[in-house]
Amino acid sequence: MSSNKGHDIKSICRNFQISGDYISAAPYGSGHINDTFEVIINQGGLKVRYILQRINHNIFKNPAALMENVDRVTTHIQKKLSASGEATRRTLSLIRAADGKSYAKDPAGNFWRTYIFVEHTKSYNIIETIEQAFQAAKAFGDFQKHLVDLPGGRLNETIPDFHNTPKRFEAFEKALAADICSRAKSAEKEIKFAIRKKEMAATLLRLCGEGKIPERITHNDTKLNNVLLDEKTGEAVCVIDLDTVMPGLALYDFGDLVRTSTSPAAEDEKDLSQVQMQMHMFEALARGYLDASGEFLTKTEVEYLPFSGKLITFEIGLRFLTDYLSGDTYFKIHREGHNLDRCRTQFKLVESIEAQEDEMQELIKNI
Ligand code: ADP
Ligand code: GN1
Ligand code: MG
Repeated sequence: MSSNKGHDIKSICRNFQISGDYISAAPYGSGHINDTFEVIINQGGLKVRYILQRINHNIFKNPAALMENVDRVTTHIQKKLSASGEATRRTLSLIRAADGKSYAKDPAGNFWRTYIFVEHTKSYNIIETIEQAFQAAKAFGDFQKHLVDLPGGRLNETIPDFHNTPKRFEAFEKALAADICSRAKSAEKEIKFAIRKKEMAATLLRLCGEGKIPERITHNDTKLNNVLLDEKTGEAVCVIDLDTVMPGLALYDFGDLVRTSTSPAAEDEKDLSQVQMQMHMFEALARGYLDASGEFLTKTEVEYLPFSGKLITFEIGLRFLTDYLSGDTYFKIHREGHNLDRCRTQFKLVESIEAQEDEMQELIKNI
């Protein structure tokens, strides 16, 4: 049990409509937020895998509202894909709890959900090929397209102001003023950088306020490892990690793709000379994303594609820095200074994007 973070996974599984005999469970994946387990069940002699997740309720304050979103979104996309014969592979599929709900609660008050394991796929933490960049961007573009006609009214905001960069900046300023771990001294350079770049923070919200870019249903966490690619063909199969699907701006999604899929370095790489925005990856992202979303994006959205990469990279860098200053309470860390290392790669990437922004703009014009 201890290897499963103290959770009795076998008995948690009994709360879901999973037939067969429990074999084993183990922590899985490299997400920063939830606790994810691969569960293996014996079903008539076949080993069948499931994804079981404990929703991080310190971060997602209303897991029931979150699961209502996930249920609505996955049901809607499944209906659209029903003719394809791949409805439970091309989108996440919830396994219902024994009482029919989309989640189950354990005696300790944790919220759990189970998904069908999407087999024969891989997720990548670091981009390797331009085809992967194209596929990932197309998948997130298609995802937005599928949700354009989602019935049932506005989705719940699972984390209010998630991509409100000015508010993220305020949170950073507060953490800096408090400096509860006396870490500000060790991040002097990064703090100066953040303050110098502050003026870009409000740009997308301003454009939205002026009516130049519309609110849409967006994924809001489009990092590369949140899409599963077919292990043989490399084709994008399934968009995952739907916790933050809610009203947002299309540019948040494209921006996070640029953040996670243009640099050949890991998010926590210590050798900053490896961090750079690679133009050929940006081009593949833009082509893949526009392939799916070109028909509904406005002129202003298209124009701000390069800028969105810079802004979202800045925003996530700011969040890593804030978490470092606050004592690492939000993102899972695996070593000392982990959040500061992550912040540094983000700010380096911001510089790299800035240095190439005109060229990126030119490229978008030509696509
Ligand atoms: P987090 O919110 O912590 O990032 P994710 O929902 O992204 O959690 O899941 C973590 C990892 O688990 C993913 O990066 C992916 O590798 C794997 N994963 C999640 N859902 C599935 C699924 N249905 N099938 C196969 N792998 C999955
Ligand atoms: C978190 O859950 P995961 O690891 O896919 C975070 C994102 C950050 C990302 C940085 C709910 O994503 O916003 O961009 O880490 N998710 C949440 O790697 O905060
Ligand atoms: Mg994830």
